[in-house]
Amino acid sequence: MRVLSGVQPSGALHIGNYLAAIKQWIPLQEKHECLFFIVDLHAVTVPYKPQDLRQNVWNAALDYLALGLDPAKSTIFIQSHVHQHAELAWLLETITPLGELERMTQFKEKSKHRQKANVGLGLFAYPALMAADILLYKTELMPVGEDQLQHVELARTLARKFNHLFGRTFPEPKSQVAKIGARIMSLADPTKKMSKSLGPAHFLAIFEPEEDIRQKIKSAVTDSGKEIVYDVKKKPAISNLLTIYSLCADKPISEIEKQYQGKGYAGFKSDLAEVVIETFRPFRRKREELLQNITEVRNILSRGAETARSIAEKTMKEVKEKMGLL
Ligand code: ATP
Ligand code: LTN
Repeated sequence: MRVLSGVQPSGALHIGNYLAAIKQWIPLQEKHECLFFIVDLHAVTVPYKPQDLRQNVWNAALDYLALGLDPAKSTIFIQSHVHQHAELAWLLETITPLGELERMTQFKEKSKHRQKANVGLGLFAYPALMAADILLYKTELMPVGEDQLQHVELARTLARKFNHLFGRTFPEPKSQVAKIGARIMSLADPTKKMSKSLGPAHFLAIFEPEEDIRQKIKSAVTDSGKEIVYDVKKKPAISNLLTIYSLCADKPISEIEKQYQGKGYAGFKSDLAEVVIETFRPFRRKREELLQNITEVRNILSRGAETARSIAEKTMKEVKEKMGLL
């Protein structure tokens, strides 16, 4: 089975990206043909600084490798190094209904606080580019967080539509979503999804200094009352922290609730900080090693792009023929 997924280099990768997405990618490498990429063409759909983007792409590459993506098993590359992504996106845009794009929650969220003049066409067309990423490799499975399901659904719709209009070409891709932690919430506002772009108080970056992790968890908002119980409606903040604890410590939530029965938030939070730090400690060491060997990282990305391009070229040849392009 062919597997594909990616993260936007829009900031430091956070524990939501890891727990919901990257953690699921690692075991898939053992059994499937996997492609993991850094989606820089998606990251330029909102205002950004070029020097930040460059840094974020390198950081994402280091994070991928430190967290266990293995270039001997998977193809690891940067989206913009394979020009066919943009080419297929254009062709798919010609069959993408405007109504589908208008319904996209991510588009609504990212455009709602901006004036129309400051919302680019690229942000609107974002899901068509994502469909192109997926279909370019005839992907069958995408391990993603819950917020991406609507986009995956569009990729399925476009695969069906293309096949209907031009003849069978693409399999209908499926998503794989983690049972727990598919939507990690912000530490500063548990009604919002943890995200890179909300600002540093909202997320816990995987590789931020340990002291910052302690501080951020200490300042994370909590709910009224004192009990440490899982109840998403009444206690959204504590439920989110319990989810993070459970995933990092690999313990069921019910067990953690028992462990902290009659105990206060302060102790729970300081234990949680240590659990999070412990979880990422081995990856931190690996990342430091990689930092010393940046040429090797560059080579991995360049080999990855070559492999990806060879698949992409074949698909584009077929797509162009079927669409009547000479
Ligand atoms: P941005 O803030 O730039 O929109 P993001 O932090 O939301 O970025 P993405 O790069 O869009 O992250 O997402 C990468 C992967 O991580 C996707 O599979 C996405 O579903 C998942 N993901 C992102 N945020 C969360 C979250 N809070 N909980 C669970 N999964 C998440
Ligand atoms: N939009 C996704 C990243 C992404 C992706 C993809 C994920 C772009 N193309 C193809 C899976 C398959 C996000 O996480 N924001």
